[in-house]
Order: sequence, then structure tokens, then C-alpha cells
Amino acid sequence: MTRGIALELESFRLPSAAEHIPCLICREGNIPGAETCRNCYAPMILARQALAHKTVPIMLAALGPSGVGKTVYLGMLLDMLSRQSSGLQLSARGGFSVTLQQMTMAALGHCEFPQKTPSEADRWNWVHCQLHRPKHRKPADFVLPDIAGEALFGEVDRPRSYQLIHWLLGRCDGVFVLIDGTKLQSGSIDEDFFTMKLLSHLSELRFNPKSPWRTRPVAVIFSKADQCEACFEDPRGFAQRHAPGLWRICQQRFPRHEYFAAGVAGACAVRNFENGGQQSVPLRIEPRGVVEPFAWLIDNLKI
Ligand SMILES: Nc1nc2c(ncn2[C@@H]2O[C@H](COP(=O)(O)OP(=O)(O)OP(=O)(O)O)[C@@H](O)[C@H]2O)c(=O)[nH]1
Ligand SMILES: [Mg+2]
Ligand SMILES: [Zn+2]
Repeated sequence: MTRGIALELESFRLPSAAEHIPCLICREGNIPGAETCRNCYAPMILARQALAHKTVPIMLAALGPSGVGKTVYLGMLLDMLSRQSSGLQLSARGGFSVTLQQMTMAALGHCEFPQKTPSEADRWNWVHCQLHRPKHRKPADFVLPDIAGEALFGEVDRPRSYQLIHWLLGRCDGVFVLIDGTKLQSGSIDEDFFTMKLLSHLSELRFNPKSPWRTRPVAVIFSKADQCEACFEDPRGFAQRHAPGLWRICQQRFPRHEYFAAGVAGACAVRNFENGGQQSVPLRIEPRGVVEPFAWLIDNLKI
């Protein structure tokens, strides 16, 4: 026997259908009070804010495998830009836009690195900011999510398995691609393969014929460069020597790309746990090369 169950239908919301708000990432119409998009699960507060301010924000993303340093880099970048009194400056739109910066700086302040980003998209931090630039009267709005490396590579391996990442990659105006400088220097080839996979995926995306992916700027960042001085000395030469696959694909498919090195910690120690585990702890915070990739990306967006 089948027992009856009460199912809430959304038909009562039909009268307000005319007021559907398009999701900022995938453009799907959503009811005004929706928390997340019904198609891609992006937070709808971004779309509501963009609508209220009558802006179409620029979309940027930091891409790279889990553990490459995306959260640390973005948190530090936002903190630096929000405190600058000249040059590029950021101001957050909405309290939620401060969480990534706050969480990163709180962890670093306690001599820890922030937690790994969960794979579930509803737990990612999103940032919606206004960017003030010297010589530009009008500030530019931009949106930047802190996505999980595992989810990103899930989508790269099985396209359309993560709807949000699928739409987000299509929507991005420019990206930071992070690659672990210390691992490359120690001879690991996995990093080069990961990045080649990612860039190959991006170059095959077909969303907007007016803005094919190969015309968008790609800032390649060697992360954790505080532990690998060679990255700072000559990032381009470092790419050629240690990441030949990445080098070639950038040359062939992304005319607007540049190499950078960034590091956030001045010195690190290793904490040993009783169960045999280890954790890297930052002893000093000495950001280097953090703002340069962002400034290059913004210049190359031609906004
Ligand atoms: N020395 C050094 N280590 C870093 C730096 N940035 C990150 N790390 C190390 O890399 C680890 C991972 O950094 P995250 O920023 O959490 O990496 P992620 O790319 O966000 O990883 P997912 O959230 O899993 O995608 C940290 O816990 C640190 O051990 C850096 O600038 N210098
Ligand atoms: Mg992270
Ligand atoms: Zn959506």
C-alpha cells in the first residue's frame, strides 16, 4: 500500500513569476525570495544586489587543484586591497563579502592556515566588491567566489557534473590559475598535468561566440613562492623550465596570459600530531607578489 505524503507545490508562487530575477551566473529566472539559483545553486543575493545597483559585475575566479593556495591567496588579496589608501582599492558590497577575508586573516593571525574549502557549493564564500581605480571616475563591480579544488576538477574530469562550476567557468571574464611552485621545483609532474587539463577544458568551452575563452586574460600564479625563490626571480623562465605543458598550452591557446609568483608566509614550520599527521603553520605573514596578478588581470579586462 502506498501512503499519502504532503508535497509542497510552488504553484502559489506563480503570480510573482513575472518578477523572476535572472541568476547572475547562469541567467535562469528565479523567484524573488530564492536563496540559491534553482538551476546552478549560485547565491541569489548576488543577482539581487546587481539588479538593485543596475550593474553587471565582472566575474573573476581563482582556479587550481585542492591545496594549491587559492583561499589563502584570495583572502590576503582582499585584505590588502581593502586597506590600501591609494592605487587599487576595494570596498565590499554586503557583509557576506567580508567573510573570506575575515576567515583567512583570523586564521593567519593565529599562526594557522584557513580550513580547506568544502566541496559543497552552498558552503563557498562569495565576494561582491566595488573596485576603485586611479584615473577612473566610476568604480567597477566584480564578483569572486572561493571555489573548492575538488569540485573544480570533478567538473573538469566529468563536464556538467558540477552545474555551478560549469556556468561559472563560462561566465568568468578572467581567471587566476594557481600552480604550486614548491611542488614543481621538487620535480612533481602532477601540477603541470593538472594545469594542462584545466586550461585545455577552458579553451574548449563554447558559451559566448562574441567572447571566446581564448580572448580572456589568464594570470598564472606560482603559489607558495615564499618557499621557492626561483619563482620570484623569473616566473616566465620558471614556467618554461618546470611546467613545459602549461607553457605550451598558454602559448598556443591563450594570447593574453602572464606569469606571476606569490607567497603569503614569511616562514613556515611543521606541526607534528600524535597520530603521525603533519600540518604546515605560518610563523610570519609576509605577503609578496599578491596584488600584481590582480592588477594585470584588471588591466587586461579592458573595463
Ligand atoms: N608557504 C606557504 N604555504 C601556503 C601558502 N598558501 C597556502 N599554503 C599552504 O597550502 C595549504 C592549502 O592552502 P589553501 O588556500 O587552503 O588551498 P586551496 O587551494 O584553497 O585548497 P581547496 O580549498 O581544497 O581547494 C595551506 O594550508 C598551507 O599549508 C603560501 O603563500 N605560502
Ligand atoms: Mg580553499
Ligand atoms: Zn544559476
